[in-house]
Amino acid sequence: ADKDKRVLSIQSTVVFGYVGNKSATFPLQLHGYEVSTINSVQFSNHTGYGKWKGQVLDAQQVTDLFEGLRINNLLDFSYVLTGYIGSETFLEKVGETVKELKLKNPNLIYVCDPVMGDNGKLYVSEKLVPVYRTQIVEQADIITPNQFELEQLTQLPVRTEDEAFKAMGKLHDRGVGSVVLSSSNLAGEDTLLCLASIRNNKVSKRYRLKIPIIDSIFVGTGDLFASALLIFMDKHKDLKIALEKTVAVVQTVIKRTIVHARGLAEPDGKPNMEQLELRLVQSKADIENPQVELTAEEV
Ligand code: PLP
Ligand code: PXL
Repeated sequence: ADKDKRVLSIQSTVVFGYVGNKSATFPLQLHGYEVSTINSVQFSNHTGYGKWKGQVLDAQQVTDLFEGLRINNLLDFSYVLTGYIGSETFLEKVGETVKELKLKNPNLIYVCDPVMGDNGKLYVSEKLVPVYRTQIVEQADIITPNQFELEQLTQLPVRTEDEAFKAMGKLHDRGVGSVVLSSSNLAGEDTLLCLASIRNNKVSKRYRLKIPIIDSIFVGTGDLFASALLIFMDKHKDLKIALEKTVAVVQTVIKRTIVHARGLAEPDGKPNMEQLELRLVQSKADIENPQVELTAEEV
């Protein structure tokens, strides 16, 4: 039914380019989802440019938006997707609201990208970390941390594949059904290792998928990853297939982006941030029907 494809997506937006909701919404819409967006920030461009201008939605403002939806009976969602959120009071409000939405719809699935940082560094306030660890993990059904975020969420070291699965298991213990480590350096320098683990009363399975590293900086790929994972978990109800198709989507967008950026860059110069904006719209057909090249193995 139509009501099974309603997504509330809470993340950033940018005027120019593709991160946050600008990266996540289009794939969902292509796959037939009604997407309701709350923009946690609205910036001119992503922060990787070094300079940006814009607005940050505060906890009271997001509360107002939820209240407007509540008084019109518009809080019937089948999915909540969250990405970058900048303040702990905002994040707490999101946690409370997901709880409320799950009371209205016990089948609601919360897909959480716990955006905190990367490569050993936080890029949100440290005050968010305990909120993710408690209120958010408690509500999440599918979570997509990177290696650093997995450590932050679990307070466990993630230096090997074994340690990663152990930490992912701790999230299962706390009620998260599917955990996908969206990127890690656990398989060496030239490989981006994704791990996935599902545990519920029906199944317990673990997967590994290795991606050859492409030496360039992409921004918005994590947001695209979470969006695609929501789509393909819903469609296939199978973590292995969902992981493979999600990675296929991200890879196809990255490859198209690189070819385009190299074409625009100065001869023997590096592409700049504008040139590296994701070729998302141009990847429409691949997002609709990804061709899996990299397959996952059961661990
Ligand atoms: N970057 C690349 C090249 C990827 O292939 C993927 C996942 O497939 C990601 C990033 C997603 O990782 P993150 O959530 O850390 O952005
Ligand atoms: O994709 C992560 C992201 C989300 N939102 C904003 C960003 C970035 C990465 O730079 O700047 C505003």
